[in-house]
Amino acid sequence: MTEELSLAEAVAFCREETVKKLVRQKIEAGVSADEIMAECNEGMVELGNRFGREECFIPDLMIGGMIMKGLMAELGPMLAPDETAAAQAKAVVGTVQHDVHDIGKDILIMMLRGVGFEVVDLGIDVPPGKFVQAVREHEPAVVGLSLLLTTCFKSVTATVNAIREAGLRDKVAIMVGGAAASELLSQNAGCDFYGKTAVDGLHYACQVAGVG
Ligand code: B12
Repeated sequence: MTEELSLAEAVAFCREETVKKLVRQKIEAGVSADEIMAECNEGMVELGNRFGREECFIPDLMIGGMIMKGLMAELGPMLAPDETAAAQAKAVVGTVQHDVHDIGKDILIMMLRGVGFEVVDLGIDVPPGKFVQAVREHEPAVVGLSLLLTTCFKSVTATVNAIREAGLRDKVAIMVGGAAASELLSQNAGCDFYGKTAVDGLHYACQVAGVG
């Protein structure tokens, strides 16, 4: 059975060795890192669905997370900065308060760095004040908020409000993404852009920062 799994299925069932083998095969076949990540992402969504159906449990989510992290270490160099890219633009990225999911955030950061952005990674469970401090200190063109939990919608709104109250709102573009984010959330919270994928976020960031 193992041999017949697709990459997405292997991720969804946490078959680490199969994931590694299939990724190697895809790299050798010339499949791009973006496409490989997208298929793994599908697998992670299915892993989450399995968790929702109680077919697997938190340790499985953690193993899935570790498999993805290993993969990102391998694929990261394939997204290494282009020496010719202008490395002037700055971005601040973090997972919003009370949310500790970081895989999507890290993919976004890898991609931004890949085109030459200087990225300040604030990590996970980031309180609004820490975003404000980073925007003030680093003056980024764009802030990226990642969110995987619907219970953390409030954190997105609180972050945007805190940036506004600090008088910094018109100095920075704010984008939001992650499995719990949506166009509606983006608008309600007062963000400038919702990105369904890290690639969407990358394109938006390049557009506002005038990169590429
Ligand atoms: C792995 C995982 C975990 C791991 C996380 C490990 C890690 N280091 O991140 C662990 C075990 C820690 C975990 C914990 C929990 N989890 Co969890 N987890 C997942 C799972 C299976 C995969 C998430 C993932 O990494 N996906 C792969 C990445 C690549 O996808 P992504 O983050 O969406 O990112 C992509 C895009 O969205 C985009 N993107 C991401 N961020 C941004 C930001 C910007 C600006 C842009 C433009 C784009 C962008 O780029 C990426 C690539 O395109 C999801 C299932 C799912 N459907 O998402 C559940 C899921 C998110 N978890 C869930 C839950 C309930 C929990 C827990 C509450 C469980 C519990 N009872 O304790 C805790 C919460 C802990 C906390 N306080 O945060 C639920 C959330 C339900 C909801 N509606 O809110 C989900 C949906 C599972 C489910 N179906 O029930 N989890």
